[in-house]
Amino acid sequence: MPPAESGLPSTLFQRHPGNPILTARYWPYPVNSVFNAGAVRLETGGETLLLVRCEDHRGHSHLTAARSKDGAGGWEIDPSPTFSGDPQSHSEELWGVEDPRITWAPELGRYAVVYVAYGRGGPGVSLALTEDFREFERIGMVLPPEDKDAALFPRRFGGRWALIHRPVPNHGSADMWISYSPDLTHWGDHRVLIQARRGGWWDAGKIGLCPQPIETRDGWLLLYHGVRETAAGALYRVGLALLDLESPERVLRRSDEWVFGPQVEYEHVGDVADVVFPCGATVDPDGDTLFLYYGGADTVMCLATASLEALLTWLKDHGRPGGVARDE
Ligand code: BMA
Repeated sequence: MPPAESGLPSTLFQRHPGNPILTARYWPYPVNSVFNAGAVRLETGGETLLLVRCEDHRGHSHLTAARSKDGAGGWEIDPSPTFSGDPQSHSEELWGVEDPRITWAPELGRYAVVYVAYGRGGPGVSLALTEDFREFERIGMVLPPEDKDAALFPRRFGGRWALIHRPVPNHGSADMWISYSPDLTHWGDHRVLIQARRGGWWDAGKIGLCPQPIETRDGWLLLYHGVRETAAGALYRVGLALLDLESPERVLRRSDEWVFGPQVEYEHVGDVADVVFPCGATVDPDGDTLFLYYGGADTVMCLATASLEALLTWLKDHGRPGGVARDE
């Protein structure tokens, strides 16, 4: 008989045996923690680049690039911060930059880095463009505080760029939204995309996009985090959703269950306990293996892999149509 756990969604992802793959201990300069990296497979050379959130000993974050041939080991880390807050020109970055998501945009011939800018107004969504992760063109803050967990789609829909993000309203739940722009600077046509559920659900109250949307045959695959408030603090887990390829505001499916959550020591123990927080993903040249990069307990960088085909099949079998919350 197969073990009872073989039917569990938590078996969809396999943790890399080398986890944690990056830690502050082996960083080329002093930092407190390295986590929540954006990820991309570079267009030239096929190397994996992580833009790692590094928290310094003031508690402020910056981003540093780490490059690897196989996306798992042999990381070459920039010797000093790659992208730091620039409060002189961008006061919204006074307390640093956090949690990047990276999208290659063929039309621009550049990578779009969407990140959290943290300043006196709170965390907001900022955008920068780069060709090489050495020089960056800052577009600036595109959505004001409080807003985060944002990523750009790689192409336009009906002439407009699309961005998923997660504003936090004074009333109601913190849901995922989608917004559109003709020029990457002016954003509008804001719509709720996926609502946080209520009550006893794993994703009640607060949800947010994990990595950039992943294009598949069946639609845009989203991994999103759900936050469960417990007596011991917040518990961060990951679920799945699927958006229509041509009209991304149409949610085709959403999982009821989480597929990835804290299970091992480096996810349970750290600066913030019980957190898995993916901001980056790449797809192997085999077209099926998803490399998911996530922060463990806001302290270390980790990797898990999954079969895209298996995730889509699971979502088809276990997901439900639509993304709007039902008050069950
Ligand atoms: C979220 C973000 C993440 C962090 C997570 C868990 O609100 O700030 O950067 O990993 O909380 O602490």
